[in-house]
Amino acid sequence: MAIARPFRALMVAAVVLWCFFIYQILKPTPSLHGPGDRYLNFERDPNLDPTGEPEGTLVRASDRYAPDAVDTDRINATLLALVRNEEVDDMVSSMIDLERTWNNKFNYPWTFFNDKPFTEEFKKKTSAATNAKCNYELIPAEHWDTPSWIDQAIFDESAAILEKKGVQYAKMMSYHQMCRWNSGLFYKHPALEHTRYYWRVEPKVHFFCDVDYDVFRYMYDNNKTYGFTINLYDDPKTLPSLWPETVKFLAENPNALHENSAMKWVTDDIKRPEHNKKAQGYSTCHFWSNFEVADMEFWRSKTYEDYFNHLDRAGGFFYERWGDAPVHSIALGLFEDSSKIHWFRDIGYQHIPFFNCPNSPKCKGCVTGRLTDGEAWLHREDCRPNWFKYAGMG
Ligand SMILES: Nc1nc2c(ncn2[C@@H]2O[C@H](COP(=O)(O)OP(=O)(O)O)[C@@H](O)[C@H]2O)c(=O)[nH]1
Ligand SMILES: [Mg+2]
Repeated sequence: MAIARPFRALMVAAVVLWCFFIYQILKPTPSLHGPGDRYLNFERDPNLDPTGEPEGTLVRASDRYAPDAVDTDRINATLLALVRNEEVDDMVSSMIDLERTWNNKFNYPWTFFNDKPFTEEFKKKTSAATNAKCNYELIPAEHWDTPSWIDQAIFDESAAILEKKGVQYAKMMSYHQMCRWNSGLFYKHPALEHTRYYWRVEPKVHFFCDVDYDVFRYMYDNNKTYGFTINLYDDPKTLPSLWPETVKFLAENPNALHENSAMKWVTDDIKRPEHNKKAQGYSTCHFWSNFEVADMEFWRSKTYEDYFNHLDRAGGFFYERWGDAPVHSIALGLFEDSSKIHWFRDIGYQHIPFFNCPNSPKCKGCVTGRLTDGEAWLHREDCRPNWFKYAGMG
């Protein structure tokens, strides 16, 4: 029996449509080379995407995290703060936030450091803000004092020039000492001899999101070296010779460079070429180190020790104003496997004037995806897209 021509045409059209439909379902999804590809031009802040807990092994709160638990799930780790006596109230406010969102479940000890003895008032107020143990440590003079090879007259002259150029804290010797201590000395304090991981906490910071897993165990169990929340450009006027000194170090220690390093992130000259130029080859992109969760084994490695000593001898902690953030970041970017550096996108955090504010029902008190509540130009300081582009979002 012959089938009418219009009906045949209809059948062919139906078959074609059906094939097209099947193809749409089964076709391979376009391959992404890494999460960074989606954010090449950073059209969209990834914090706007719903954020959950990180992948990997997570350990939850239990009786084994009670403050006095003998058989505990806690590992050798501490919350760590360098702080002045007069900052006690701001320190307590940071503690209240972190205890509420995280540490009241895990009770990791707090270790406070100061170049002057802590007052009774400081000890009383801070220990009242936690159920966990508090340790109060004095920094030995040989870790804090300006090293013998730094010349006061050259410091004064350099600081005057830096100040004229608008470098903040240029003349404040203690600020330079603080940056040097945070770069290469804190982990040598005898009180940390048996401690491997730390979470750095500054006075007057805020934490917005409930975190329901042991962050230190996350680092250990998932083989992470360093965790950050915010990634920024630095002021190149503070570090004109940091990269040239690093290049010298690399020339003398060619094996120091990790095969999976984030060298491209460290030296990027595409997104902010004028910064790279002024910093003589360094993008100035850095992990904002007022928040850091890290494994001190990295700082204690021979490579980092040699690098820090090289920089220390070069004098830039005093004659320029090298911060611990760019020093840590360059070292991590060059000497570590970039897959061991983790963006804690789920930890809501603020140090004035910047935020990390995830899109999660666990967060309260910050606006999702808002980097700053300061001047509009501060948005330009965001350098996360480059980290995502070169290293991904792990
Ligand atoms: N004990 C002590 N802590 C300091 C000193 N200078 C800075 N700090 C601490 O170092 C951290 C960074 O200092 P801060 O003034 O917040 O610098 P900023 O965040 O770069 O503006 C904070 O935790 C301060 O409490 C100092 O001279 N002595
Ligand atoms: Mg600060």
